[in-house]
Amino acid sequence: MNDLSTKQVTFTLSATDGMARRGRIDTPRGDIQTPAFMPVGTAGTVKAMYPEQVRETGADILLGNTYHLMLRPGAERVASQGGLHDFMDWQRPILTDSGGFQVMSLAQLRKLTEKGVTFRSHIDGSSYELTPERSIEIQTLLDSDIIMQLDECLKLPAEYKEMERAMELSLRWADRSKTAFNNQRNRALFGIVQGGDNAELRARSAQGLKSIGFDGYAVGGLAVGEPQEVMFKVIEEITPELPTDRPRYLMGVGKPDDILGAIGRGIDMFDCVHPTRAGRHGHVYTRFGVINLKNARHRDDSRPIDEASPNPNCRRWSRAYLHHLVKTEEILGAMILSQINLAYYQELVQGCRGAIEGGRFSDFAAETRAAWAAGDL
Ligand code: PRF
Repeated sequence: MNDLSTKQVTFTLSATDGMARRGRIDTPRGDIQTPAFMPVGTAGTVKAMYPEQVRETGADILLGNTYHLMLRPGAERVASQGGLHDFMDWQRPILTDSGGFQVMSLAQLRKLTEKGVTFRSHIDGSSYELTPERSIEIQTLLDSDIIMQLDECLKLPAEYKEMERAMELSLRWADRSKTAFNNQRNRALFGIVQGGDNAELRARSAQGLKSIGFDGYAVGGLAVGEPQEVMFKVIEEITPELPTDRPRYLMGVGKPDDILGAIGRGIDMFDCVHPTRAGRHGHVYTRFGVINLKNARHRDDSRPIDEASPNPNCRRWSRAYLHHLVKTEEILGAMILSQINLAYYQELVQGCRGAIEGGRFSDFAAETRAAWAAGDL
């Protein structure tokens, strides 16, 4: 078939190993190898990183935020500047979150109704409304390649009735999002599974989303206060309910150990502020675990972060120098440590991809965890 009718965003699963999956998402702006980690570029920048540096760490795709960009500089302004890719000069794929989650965590005077959510900006207090339709419109104005439905994410623990209400509202919003998306061919629309920590609610959410039909399925409402074992249990219960021929995205997760565990339970995509935020706070991720460079024990340490790392920044400066940059809150410290952490996250997902292809994912995961725990730092 040669054709305008064929969707230009497609997913190809190339290998499985237990529940773990190796695949590729093709988009008009390039491919995304999965398992994938998406660095977060909330306000049109991955903080403290040039776009080409982000790419050099191995990232295929970034995440952008509807909530932040609608407030500042405004979706219409980004559109008039040629869309988010040209605005920030990142020419590869961008996934945008729908805004609901950020409204709930950042905005003031929020009011949630069937129609959508009204709120006041955390920046200047001005009023906004976000509906499923307006969220799709904003993400289209940004020229996002992967658009997320508007949903309601609860914190855990929560009452069953409340989890059921939020899940059902999210499903009705999923349906309205699909209509508003209007089958655009050059981008994808993902639905979001909600339902808290309850297997029956999660299964109903997945069934409802599947009958609407999405290009990909996200698992939302996790990493919101529950223990890691609860998160893993929910993932284990939900991935078998999702179509095997569509990508699965665990939203807002996580630390390296969360990612390794979720890949082993069938997740393909991740995003998280953690590597960049932790870097700005002096925490650096390595094959041997986390180093807190704020600690005075690094003051006189002339060793680099990891002399055997493939990342030149891990070999270039002493821990004493990086400790100094962190203590003096120098901008370069944030830049170096953000780069090191993002590069480590990409090294981790690349390692997972190779291991799944080779049918040795569980050994890879065990060895990776053992090296973190041995912590020869
Ligand atoms: N929904 C949306 N974005 C999100 C989440 C969610 O549940 C989460 C939960 N970890 C992070 N980001 N739309």
